Amino acid sequence: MSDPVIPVPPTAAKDTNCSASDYRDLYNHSLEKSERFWLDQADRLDWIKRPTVAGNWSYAPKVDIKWFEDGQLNACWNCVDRHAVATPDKTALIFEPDDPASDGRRFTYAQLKDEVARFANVMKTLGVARGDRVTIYMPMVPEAVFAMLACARIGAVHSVVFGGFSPHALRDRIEDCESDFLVTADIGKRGGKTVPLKQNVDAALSETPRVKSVLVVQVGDGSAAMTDGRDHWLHDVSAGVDNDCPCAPMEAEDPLFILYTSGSTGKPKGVLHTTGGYLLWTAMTFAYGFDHRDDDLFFCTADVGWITGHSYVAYGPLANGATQLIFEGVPNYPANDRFWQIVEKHGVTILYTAPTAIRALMADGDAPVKKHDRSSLRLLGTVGEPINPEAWRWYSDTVGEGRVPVVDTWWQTETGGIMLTTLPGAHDMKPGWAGLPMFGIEPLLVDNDGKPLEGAAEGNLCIRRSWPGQARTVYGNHARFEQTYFSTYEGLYFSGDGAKRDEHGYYRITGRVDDVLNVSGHRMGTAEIESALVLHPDVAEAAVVGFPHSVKGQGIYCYVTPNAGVDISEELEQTLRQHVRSEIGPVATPDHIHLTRALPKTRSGKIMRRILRKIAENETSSLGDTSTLADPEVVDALIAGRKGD
Ligand code: 6R9
Repeated sequence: MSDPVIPVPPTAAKDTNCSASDYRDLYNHSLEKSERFWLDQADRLDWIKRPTVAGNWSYAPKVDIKWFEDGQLNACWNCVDRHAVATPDKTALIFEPDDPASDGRRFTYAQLKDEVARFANVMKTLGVARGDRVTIYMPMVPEAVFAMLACARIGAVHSVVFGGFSPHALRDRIEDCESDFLVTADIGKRGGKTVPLKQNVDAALSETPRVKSVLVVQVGDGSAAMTDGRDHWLHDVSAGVDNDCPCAPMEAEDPLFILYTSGSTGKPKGVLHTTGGYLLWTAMTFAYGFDHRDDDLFFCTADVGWITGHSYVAYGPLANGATQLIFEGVPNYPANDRFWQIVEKHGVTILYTAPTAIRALMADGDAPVKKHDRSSLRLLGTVGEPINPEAWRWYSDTVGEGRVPVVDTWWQTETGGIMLTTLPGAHDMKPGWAGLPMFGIEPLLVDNDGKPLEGAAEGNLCIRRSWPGQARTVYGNHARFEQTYFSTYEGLYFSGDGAKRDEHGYYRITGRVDDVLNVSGHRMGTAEIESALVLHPDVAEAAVVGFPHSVKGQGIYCYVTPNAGVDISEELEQTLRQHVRSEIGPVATPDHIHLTRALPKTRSGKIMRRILRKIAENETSSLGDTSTLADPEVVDALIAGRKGD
C-alpha cells in the first residue's frame, strides 16, 4: 500500500516564492544549464569580484571540487554588513535565555555589525590571523554566532565543538585541526543546569600544549579560574578595541570552517567547507526551503555545535537578512510547553526542529501545546533523522493545527545544506518522506553493486554531480575524504544513507547503511564508542550497535567482554556507562551495557555484528545464518542475557 499524500493547505500555498511549475522549470534549468543557473544564483551574494565560472569539479580519478573559483567575497559582509547598510534597524537576532524569567537580548543588524566587528578586533588583538583555526566551544548564546562571524570577517577558520562534548573530545578536535585559539564561556546554562565549559577547557588544555590564547565570554558569575597569560575575558579585551574592522577579501575557495562529524571508522573527521559555495548554498536553500519572507521570525532549535546550527542559525538566515531567534535552553525546561511559550511570546513564524524533540513532546500529550497561541506559525520543518509518520502527523495536526505545511529536510554535514525536501508552496506532503531534490541536486539510488536503479526503488543514496555547498575535503586528510565518500561507488558521492524512491520521485530515508548511529539526531560512529570502551582497563573487547528507540530514534547498545579475572557486575555496567560519558560526552551515554564472556565471531575471528544487531533489536527469531560462527552457543547466552524491554 502506498503512503498517503497530503496536499499543502490552499491558504498556505498562496503567494509562496516557488510554485509547482516554478519548481519544475527551475529544477530542469538547474541541471540542463547548470553553469548559467549557478552564475545567476550567485547574485544572491555580494561579491568583491564576481565569479565568471561556476562549478569546476571532478569525482574521479581524483576528487577535486571547486565552485566560483575566481570569485572573491566575505561571508561576514554578506551576513551582516550589507544588511546593516540596507536594513540597519531590522532585528537580526532575538536571544531567548534558558530561564524564562531572565532578560532576553535583541540585536538589530546595525548592532550585530558592531558586536561582530568588535569581536573580530578582539581576536586580532590576541593574534588571530587569516587562515588560523579557531576552536569555538560555546553555549547557545549570541556570542557563539558573533565568534563564528568574527572569524569569517578576518578570514580565520572556525571549528565549533559542541558544548556537550567532553574535555577529551575537545582536545582531540583542537589537536586535529592544529588550533592555537579557543573561544569559550565560563559556563553554559541548559535546562536549569550549569555546564562547566571553562573547567572542561582547562582539563582539555592540560593534555595538549597547543592553545596559546583562550577568550572567555562571561555567562555565569565571573568566578571561573583564569590562567595568566593564556586566558582573557572578552569584556576586558573588548574594552580596549573599537568596532571598526574591515571584512577581509577572501577567495571563494578559501576555507570558511571545519566541523567534526562521525563516520563508520576511526576518529571523527574534520569536514571542511569553503566560503563562496557554502554561503550561496545555505542562502539559496534557506530562501526556497523555508519560503523566506521579510517579516518572518525563524526559530531553528539546533545548537551551533552541529551543522544545522551552522547553516540555519549562523549563515543561511543571516545571508538572507532574516530575523531569527536563538534559544539557550531545552524544550522541557522549566516545563514541557517551552517551545510553544516561545512561539507565542515572540510570534515565531517558522519552526525548525528535530524528530526527537517532536517525539518527546508528543509523549506529553496535546495540552502543553494547546495552552499557547500558535497562530503566528506558518511553516514547520524537521531535520536530523527519519521522522515516523505518527510524529509527523502530530507535528502537522496538533502543533500546526492542520493549516501549516511541514517540510522534512534531508541533508548532512557534508552536504552543507538542504538536499531533499518538499517546497512549502509547490509540493504535496507525504509523512515520513523527505521529498524531492533541491535545485542542482541529482540523486541516484544504486544497489550494492553500484548498479543504478530506475523508477520506484530502494537502494543506497548517492548524488551524481557536485553542488556548491558540498564539503571539499577532510581537514588534513584528503585521502580519507576520497575513501569515505567517493570510493564505494565510482564517480558518485555516497551519503551512507539508504533510501526509497516512489513513482513521483519522492525520497524516503530509511536510515544509515553503515556503522553510524543517529541518536536523538546526533551522529555517532559505533567505532568511536567502541574505542572509548576499550580504553577502560577492565575491558577486553567491545561491539556497539544501534536499536530502535521510541523517542531518540536509535539507542546505543554495547556488548562488552571484560578482561579475564574481572567480575561481571552491575557496578561495572555503571562504571562503563559513566566512562563513555566522560570520554565522549553525555550524547554518547550508552542505553545498555551488556557484559558477556564472549562475542559471536566467525572462525576467522570477525565479530558478527549482524547477529548483535538482531539481538539488540529483539528480532531473535530472524537471526539468519549462524552456521559460520565459531561457537554458536555464545548466541544463546546473549539472547538469554539481553538488556532492555
Ligand atoms: C543535517 C544533519 C546526517 C544524517 C544523514 C541521515 C540523517 C538528516 C534527515 C535524516 C532522515 C531527514 N538525517 N536529516 N534522516 N530524514 N530529514 O542532521 O546532518 O548531523 O551530518 O547527520 O542524519 O542519516 O546521513 P548530520
